[in-house]
Amino acid sequence: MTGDAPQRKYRKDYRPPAYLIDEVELDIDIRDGHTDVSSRLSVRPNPDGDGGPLVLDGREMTLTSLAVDGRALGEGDYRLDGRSLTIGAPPAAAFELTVGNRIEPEANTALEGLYRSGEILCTQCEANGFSRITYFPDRPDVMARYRVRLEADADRYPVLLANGNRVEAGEAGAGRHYAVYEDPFAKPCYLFAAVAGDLACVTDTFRTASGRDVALQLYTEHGNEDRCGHALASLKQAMAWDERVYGLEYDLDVYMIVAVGSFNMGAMENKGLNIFNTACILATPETATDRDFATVRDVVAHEYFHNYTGNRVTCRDWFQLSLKESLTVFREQQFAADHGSPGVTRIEQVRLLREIQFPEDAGPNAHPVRPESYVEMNNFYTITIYEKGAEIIRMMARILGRDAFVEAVRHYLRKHDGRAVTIEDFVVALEESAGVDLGQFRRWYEQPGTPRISAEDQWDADTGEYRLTLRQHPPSVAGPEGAPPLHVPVALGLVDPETGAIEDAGLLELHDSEATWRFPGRERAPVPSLLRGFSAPVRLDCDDGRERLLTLLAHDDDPVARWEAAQRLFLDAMRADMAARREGREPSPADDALIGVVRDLLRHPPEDRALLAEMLSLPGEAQLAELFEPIDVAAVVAARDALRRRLGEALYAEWGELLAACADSGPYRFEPAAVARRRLAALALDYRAALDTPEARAEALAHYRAADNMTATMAALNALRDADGPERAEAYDDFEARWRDDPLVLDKWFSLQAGCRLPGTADRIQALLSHPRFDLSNPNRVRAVLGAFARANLPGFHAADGGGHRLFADRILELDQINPQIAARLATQLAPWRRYAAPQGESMRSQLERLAQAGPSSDLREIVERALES
Ligand code: HT7
Ligand code: ZN
Repeated sequence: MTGDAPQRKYRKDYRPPAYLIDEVELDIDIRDGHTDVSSRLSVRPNPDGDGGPLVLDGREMTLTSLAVDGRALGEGDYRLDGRSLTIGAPPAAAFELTVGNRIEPEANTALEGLYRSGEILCTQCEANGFSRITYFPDRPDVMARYRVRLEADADRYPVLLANGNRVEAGEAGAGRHYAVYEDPFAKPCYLFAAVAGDLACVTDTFRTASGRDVALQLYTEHGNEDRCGHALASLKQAMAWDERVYGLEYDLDVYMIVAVGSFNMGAMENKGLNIFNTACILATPETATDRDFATVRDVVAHEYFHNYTGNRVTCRDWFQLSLKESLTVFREQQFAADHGSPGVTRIEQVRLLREIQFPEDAGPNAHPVRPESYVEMNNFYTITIYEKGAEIIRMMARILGRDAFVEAVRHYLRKHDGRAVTIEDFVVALEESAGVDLGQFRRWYEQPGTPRISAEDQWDADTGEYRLTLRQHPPSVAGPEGAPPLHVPVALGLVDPETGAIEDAGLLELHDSEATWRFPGRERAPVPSLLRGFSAPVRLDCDDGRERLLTLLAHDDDPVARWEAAQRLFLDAMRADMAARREGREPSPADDALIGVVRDLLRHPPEDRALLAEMLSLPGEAQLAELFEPIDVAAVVAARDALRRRLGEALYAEWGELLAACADSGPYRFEPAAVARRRLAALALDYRAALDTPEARAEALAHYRAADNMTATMAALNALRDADGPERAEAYDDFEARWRDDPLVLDKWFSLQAGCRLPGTADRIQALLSHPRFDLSNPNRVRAVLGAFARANLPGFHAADGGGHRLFADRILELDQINPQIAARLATQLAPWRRYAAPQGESMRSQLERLAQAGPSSDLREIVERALES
């Protein structure tokens, strides 16, 4: 480790900052090839701090001046290393520190700090990007008010933006101009933002509940103006929703969003000046799918909701990241449920948890929702922090009840307004407001891993009593001694198998390793509908036979439980098929009874067509893989493919009828019924395409040709993805030719190609990487090719000869020189090597070793070393 390498930080070591900064005046002078930054900081010793030297973080910059109260400091007064600037003996009382430094945004390919995206200069400061802009205590508990002056060439950068209100602007001579912004709210530096560029602006206004007009400004590259309508409409929906549901009104007069093409994540909630990945803003029916429309809506809402849960009340330190993220994700989920099918919205969340979060929680990157230590904070923007964190909030909301929860969140926001606080402060606020004891519940924040719940029931024919016993089993990652029991809320329904009547049996709160509930006076054994609404993020083991699953499938009024019954029927079929293959018996992907069930479902669908689509969708490969220890990739792929083909074949005519019934009618609208219809059409087309006959391929090609919106186009391309005939090339080549100059749309083509399972995967991936539009410095493109290859192409990525892993690691090494954050994120795909059977596990490990030996960035090293130590 070099002297400048970041050290591991521990939550237990938290100390309040030694110095506080009340005011920041920043001057950002943008020149060709470099930018000069000067800052004037009002500093004072923190009465709660330990005093001592003043340490400012700063990386990748050159110090040009340093003065305390106007007196320039000599070389002996401070110490400089690659990560910080230390002033040994600052004044004992308040003082003014002025710092000058030079940075090179044009050379910044890490996309944190001030960097160039196309022709736009923009910032990304969370988690520690501000210390690539200027010297500053880069920690969220130092909150200051900012006044920012930007100056740049007026032709190249006609638009200059920073957080808050523009208070001044004008010419600066020699073809240059300037703008000054003031943000009235004290904020941590991770919420700082600035943008300079030649941008188009699409505007709107929102009138708040109290009658104030807020100017909404969406900035984008010229030419994209007509793709901003959905994002602006979503922003207004989110603003109105937060007023209606949480009573929270926007607090500045302007809300700005800037869309950039090179961004490490989806978006960033900088106060009053969000910066977004174009993928999460731009959407028209011709260029974006229904999924994209939903993503734009939800990400726009998410960043808006951060204005309170994150910005007004922020995190004390980065161990508390989930404080702002999980609460904001939960609020986003509530918003999404209110704007679509609530049941299906929930099912989508459950899928995400099962396919990505559960595996993370079972592998080397498992960590508590409130981690105890980290090396690179960027590696902790995980699905566990976000989605499992949101599940924890959801459970508390359920325990409190919806109204009491909303009131408790309002209490939390009032109590801590303008402060940087902890997860513990949040839980205490809920307890105070609702009068509940969440003592045991806190363990959810401490324990990594997914708990298992098993259920056993009995009905006593003599007494009519029904007994249900629940047991919890700690996850294996929780340590050899196991972990103390959690407080697990299990929502229960009881279904009468004869009449189909359902009784809502409420919320069973499991506090111990085991508990039994008794329900007297039953004429016959009910079928338990457990974990309704997926009331806790656990794995549920219960040996329900097919009869019980069929009862739930037919009668359960909880969409999640009903969908779950279908999923389990599919999983059981795939499990039986895999066992048959393993034992050398005839494979049996689905018996006639299961086909009959699906046929019945098609004949008597639930009213909610979106739910039907979910019920007809097979569990993903990632979820299937979780059934194995170790994971047998070939068996997973074969079992799922076989079931898909068998259902496609056996119900070919029915899928055809569904396809016809779901044909597009009228212009595209992003509204729930139309989305469900398109989703069903895509599913039907996909089942028929599974046969890969000339007829099926011709049908998919005809759908491609007839499509008049991107959702339908992608459904057809998806159906042709693995087609072994000329139709595939015809559609794919046409698409590439048509969209090669549209980065977001071309990313879809790259992703589909990377997921293609036809023979010759390695050559195909190499061809994509050599494509003239492939660009390793653009995260969206990297995710489209390498991310999709690892996630959507199990047989290719895990090819038995190790070629997929090698090719992947080659690019990670290259990428690590450009953008360590994205390189580290990709490497997590190799990390769970121990969970894979030979030869895949071995080959993953050997690539991890190669990465470790190459002298990687600290981001990548943290992921790789943890994986190798596992
Ligand atoms: N809070 C934002 C996190 C984020 C980020 C973190 C690390 C590196 C780049 C990043 N861009 C955005 C996003 C959010 O959760 O709203
Ligand atoms: Zn967020």
